[in-house]
Amino acid sequence: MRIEVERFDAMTAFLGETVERIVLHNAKGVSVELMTYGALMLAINVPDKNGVVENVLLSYEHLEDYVSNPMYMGATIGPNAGRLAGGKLQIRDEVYSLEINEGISNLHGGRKGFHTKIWTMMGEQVGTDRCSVTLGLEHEHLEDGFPGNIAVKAVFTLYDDGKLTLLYSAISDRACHLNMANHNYFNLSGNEKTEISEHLLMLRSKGFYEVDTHNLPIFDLVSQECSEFDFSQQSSLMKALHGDRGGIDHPFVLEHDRLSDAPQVVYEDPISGRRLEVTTDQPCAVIYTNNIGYKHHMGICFEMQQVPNKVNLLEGGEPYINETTYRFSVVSS
Ligand code: FUC
Repeated sequence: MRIEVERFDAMTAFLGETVERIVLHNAKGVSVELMTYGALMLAINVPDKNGVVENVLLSYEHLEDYVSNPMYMGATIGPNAGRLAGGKLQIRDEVYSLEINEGISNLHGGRKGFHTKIWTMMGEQVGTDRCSVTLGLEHEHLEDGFPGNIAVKAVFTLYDDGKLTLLYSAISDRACHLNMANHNYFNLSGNEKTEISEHLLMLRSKGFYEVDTHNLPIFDLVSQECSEFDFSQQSSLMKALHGDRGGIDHPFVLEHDRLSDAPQVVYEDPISGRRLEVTTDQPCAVIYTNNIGYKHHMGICFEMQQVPNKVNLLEGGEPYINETTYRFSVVSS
């Protein structure tokens, strides 16, 4: 296990402030590339069924695009993952004004959310079977409209067996809203060789919420069975991408068994043989298949979070925890 840390000169030049690039390596050739700007994953390099190591994350061709990052590519999202309608956040008797950066909503914390902050390197650890890096961020009360002086941490841990855990934790000095998520777009073909329509997906979900014309959830749970989003059994993404809705951009309510840590998501590319299992402690996955424009249907996001368009109240002094595990393997054909 090994960690490389260096000044990321190109991003430092774009932003005029020091950005670091960090690479976690395991002994099996898996590596995870991160940067302190946006606490963002630039690449996850994993072997295919023939042992060929390639990147399974979408990325911009031009590094400069990470500065405004319109797709939120790879980033840590906060204080608000997903949409909060109306530009107002009410916490008890206090009403806070938020930036409306999409339609009638605050999306992903606004244009200056956590994805555009330079996080601080707080520590790195190398053990025999794992290595990890901790990034930190101090959100100031009313920064971008959101209440609370919030100390946020993101710990990325890569294990020798191909497991990657992402642990977000935070503590605020007063009642606030906090809903975080990671915005990786996964494409298991490796280095974006194909679109994802032939990738297979299995979801352990109680159902999903339809969305209205503003992409806001309609809180009436629809069962995935008998819909074009039926992934109760492993099934190709084709019908969802080419069906009436033109792709997925919906919150799925996840199953959580007390007695098992079975993954809520199993995602597989039959051609490369790469498989990803995702397990989370979050109640909801906003699943997004990048349905318009640049890199259309080239990746899928599993944004593990609280249900969007609801205040996720975090009391002063109360710990916030959001932990997701990504387990990479290959399926033998
Ligand atoms: C997701 C979606 C959106 C969006 C964005 C980049 O979370 O819910 O519709 O466009 O990410």
